[in-house]
Amino acid sequence: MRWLPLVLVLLVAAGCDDDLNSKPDLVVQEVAVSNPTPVASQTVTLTFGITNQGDIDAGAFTWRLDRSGSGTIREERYGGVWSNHTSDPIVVSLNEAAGTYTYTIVLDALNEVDEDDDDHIGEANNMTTVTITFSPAGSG
Ligand SMILES: [Ca+2]
Ligand SMILES: [Ca+2]
Repeated sequence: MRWLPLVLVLLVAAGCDDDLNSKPDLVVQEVAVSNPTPVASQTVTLTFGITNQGDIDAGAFTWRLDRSGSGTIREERYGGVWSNHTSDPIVVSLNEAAGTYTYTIVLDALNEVDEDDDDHIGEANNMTTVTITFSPAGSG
């Protein structure tokens, strides 16, 4: 078994591989609003995907949607995202009184996924905001 020390050296070397993406890294992608200029009480759908741009699969986590002035309006469990994959589209229906609202999508809201943290980018890129103005009904 003279080759055993060599194998151990190779295993140790592989374990030291500290690539930029050697952890999961969740980001919001493909954000779409069905109607960017709705009137009050008109239903608008907000669609987005969750991409794991890291090289390691991400396990289950919680995402949430916050609305300016109202706190969290939706919170859901997500089962996980494979490395270098994007989830199926997630669709949220919004139906508001007249006004301008800023919505913030927050991935891994409970920080259960340890993400690529070089320069803290992996944890800092988990939020995306979308602003939608609902005009008073009857206007326009
Ligand atoms: Ca991330
Ligand atoms: Ca995280």
